[in-house]
Amino acid sequence: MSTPSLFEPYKLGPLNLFNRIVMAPLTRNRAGSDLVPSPFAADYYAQRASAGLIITEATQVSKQAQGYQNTPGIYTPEQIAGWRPVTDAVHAKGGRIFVQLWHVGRVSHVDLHGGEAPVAPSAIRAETKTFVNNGFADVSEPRALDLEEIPGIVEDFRKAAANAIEAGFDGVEVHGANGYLLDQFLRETANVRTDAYGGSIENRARLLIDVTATVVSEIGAQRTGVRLSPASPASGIVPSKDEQPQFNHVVEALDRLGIAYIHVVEGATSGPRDARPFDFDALRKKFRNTYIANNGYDLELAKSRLAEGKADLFAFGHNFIANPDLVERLKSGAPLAPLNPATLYGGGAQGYTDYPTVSG
Ligand code: 8OZ
Repeated sequence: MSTPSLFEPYKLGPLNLFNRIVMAPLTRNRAGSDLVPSPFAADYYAQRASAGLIITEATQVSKQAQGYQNTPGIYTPEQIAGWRPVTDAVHAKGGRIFVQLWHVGRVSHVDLHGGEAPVAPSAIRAETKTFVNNGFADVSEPRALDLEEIPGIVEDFRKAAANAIEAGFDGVEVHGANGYLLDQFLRETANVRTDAYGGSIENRARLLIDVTATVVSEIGAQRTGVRLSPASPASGIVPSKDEQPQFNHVVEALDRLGIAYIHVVEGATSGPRDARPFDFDALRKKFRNTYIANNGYDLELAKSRLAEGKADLFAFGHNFIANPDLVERLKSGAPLAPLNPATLYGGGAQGYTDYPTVSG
């Protein structure tokens, strides 16, 4: 078999992708007070539509799911309508776009919830900060979810998936990574529940698997992906001794659901790829459909991992911010522009839709 190229089309379930390069989800905090995507979002995503697949910034499935200011939602009619220009603009350029569905769990602040505590598997505060009131603040002490509340959270993901299709998305990515609610449930260091959602590896995986199965039943397995970050300390995740068997189990269960892809943050999110020992190849081998690899990839590493068969698609994050034409630049060898950290989070068009392409 000849070696596949990063720049050749790829079939993701029913979707024909231009290439094997994915725009990773990137939080940009530009939604308005009603958490509708900003009017600049359609332009921003359309500028990056030469990616094989765009995964949007993390997007709340409910009001309770919010942990940062100005991150968008997909649970009100106005938010659904606000996403429509985005999907239309990407599709007009032949691109493909999934929305990332998000519940932050304990990574939140009382000021985003009328003074009430954020929810979590257990009342264990994370050692991390969030962005609220125009500044960074320690996250608040969460309260443990009652068992009776869990079906409501699954239902929020189901509705958000239906809303995503209504808004014109090609599919959804369930955010199971980076220390947010579904990841919190997976970890013995964040989840000390004694009911069916805590304790054993199987029980800790239950919420992620229930959510994914429900999304699959709503919109179909071919339109569903899941992001995982098994060895990442993101958002105050404390390492646990059973990460490998935990994630082996998760991926086996996701494989049984037949979802389109797993999207794996290899190593520490936006940090070292070898932060702590973890066998990502084991996950690759357990999953029959598409494996999207992310974290610290450059062209050379992506090419070699593709040639070795270690991944199918490669997600680039920060480089897509300052290089709307990242695919063309990687292909031609044009230099990559650096991103301006000052305009990463919040603001308007500046540092968002004004990064030039090579062709101008
Ligand atoms: C950066 C800032 C805020 C949130 C993630 C959703 O890490 C995020 C995020 C990233 O998955």
